[in-house]
Parts: sequence; C-alpha cells; structure tokens
Amino acid sequence: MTTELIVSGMTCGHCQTAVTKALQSVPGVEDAAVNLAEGTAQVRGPADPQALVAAVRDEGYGAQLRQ
Ligand code: 9UX
Repeated sequence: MTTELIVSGMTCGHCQTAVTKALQSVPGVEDAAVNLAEGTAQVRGPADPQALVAAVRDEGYGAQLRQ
C-alpha cells in the first residue's frame, strides 16, 4: 500500500532528508520518497497514516494526508 502526504515547510535538501528519515523511522515503512519541489511524500508499506503525519510534524514540518 502507498500513502501520500502533503508536506509543507520544506525549503532545502536538508529539509527533504530530514522528512525522509522521519518517515523511514515509522514502523511499517518500507520506502519513503519525498519530493521537495512538489511538497509531497509517497510512503510505501503498511504504516499507520496518522503515525506518518505525526512523524513529519514532530520534525517541524506541516503534514496532511492526501486522499
Ligand atoms: Mo536549511 Mo531546510 O536550515 O529547513 S534544513 S532550509
């Protein structure tokens, strides 16, 4: 399964790396791809969507699920 998120507040490649690592640390995540230019993230694996949102927000960025 894939979960899409809208991520706000990323302005540089370090932000992109921070969000990627935050998502990859969530249980169930098999792969996370963060698009800096679009402000989106695609996460593959059986992770809890709300845990993904929380992980990004804990890192200091905005996040919401994209339906
Ligand atoms: Mo550099 Mo990205 O401070 O926030 S990590 S702009």
